[in-house]
Amino acid sequence: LDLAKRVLEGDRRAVARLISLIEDEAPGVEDELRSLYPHTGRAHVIGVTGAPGSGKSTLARGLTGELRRQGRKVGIIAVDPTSPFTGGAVLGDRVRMQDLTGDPGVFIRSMASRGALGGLARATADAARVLDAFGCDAVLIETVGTGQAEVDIARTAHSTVVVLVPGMGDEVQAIKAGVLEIADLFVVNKADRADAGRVVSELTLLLRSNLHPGAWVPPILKTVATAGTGVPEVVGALDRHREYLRESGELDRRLRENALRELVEAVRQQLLADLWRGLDERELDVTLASIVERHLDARSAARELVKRWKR
Ligand SMILES: Nc1nc2c(ncn2[C@@H]2O[C@H](COP(=O)(O)OP(=O)(O)OP(=O)(O)O)[C@@H](O)[C@H]2O)c(=O)[nH]1
Ligand SMILES: [Mg+2]
Repeated sequence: LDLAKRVLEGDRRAVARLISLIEDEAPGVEDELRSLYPHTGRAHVIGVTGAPGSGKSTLARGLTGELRRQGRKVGIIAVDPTSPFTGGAVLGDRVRMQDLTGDPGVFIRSMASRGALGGLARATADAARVLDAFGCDAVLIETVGTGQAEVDIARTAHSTVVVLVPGMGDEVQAIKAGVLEIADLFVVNKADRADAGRVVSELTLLLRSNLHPGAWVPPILKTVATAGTGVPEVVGALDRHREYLRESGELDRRLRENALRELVEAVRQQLLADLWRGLDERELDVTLASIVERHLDARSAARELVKRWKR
């Protein structure tokens, strides 16, 4: 519980160490997180997602600059791409983010996506909690793409920014239903390029056809992240979204939904670990053989295991 205590005292090295232990799923992490938990729930957790190279890191850096000007403490978690093809971008990220690293009000960390998808989402959520307990007012989580991992991570964020760029042809058509679902805010970055206006109007049309009465209408903002243009407006929109979440009762609903998801997942893991511990290896061998030989299907075998474990 030493690390948790040090995190609460504002010790950066303890933050880095604890996040590494979370990534490694090291024993003892659970105890540290348990004692941090009552000190979390203050930070605004913001997801920043979008296609590779759309300017997420540049935007995150700009947002951080603006938040710092307002005196807010910021944590950034860059979730490394799973794809080996975009792996090279990770190093670039670290380099581009460098100019923030001297600031004691900023904590930057990248998370490796090893293990299962669900594992990454959980590790990211835990890391965000550590930064929350550390005293960050905002925690930015950068993820590449719009796959299941991003959707899972977006669920743990309060506000999700989807970054689009003009000049790729049918960027708006390419938006999948899943993205519309997770976007609380659209940023059309690289607005110094031609066609930014077209992307905005196409997106506006698309959103109009997806309107639900009383629901939050995701604002669409243009930025030139490299110049900082439009970035303060993004911070303003994020603050308004957080206000909306609080006042509409949506925040409460989302937090309960997340709590349920986390609880179910934890129960599943704990029951499984418990059952597995009590399993006789030879018995498992026999069961596996019967499944392979088609005497027994896996689902029925599972039912039998659970039945015996319950006694
Ligand atoms: N012209 C222009 N270039 C930009 C803008 N924002 C970012 N860039 C450039 O786009 C490139 C990619 O920017 P990043 O911020 O690394 O993009 P990213 O989405 O984080 O990239 P990955 O993490 O690799 O997916 C860099 O060369 C940036 O300088 C912008 O508003 N206008
Ligand atoms: Mg990046």
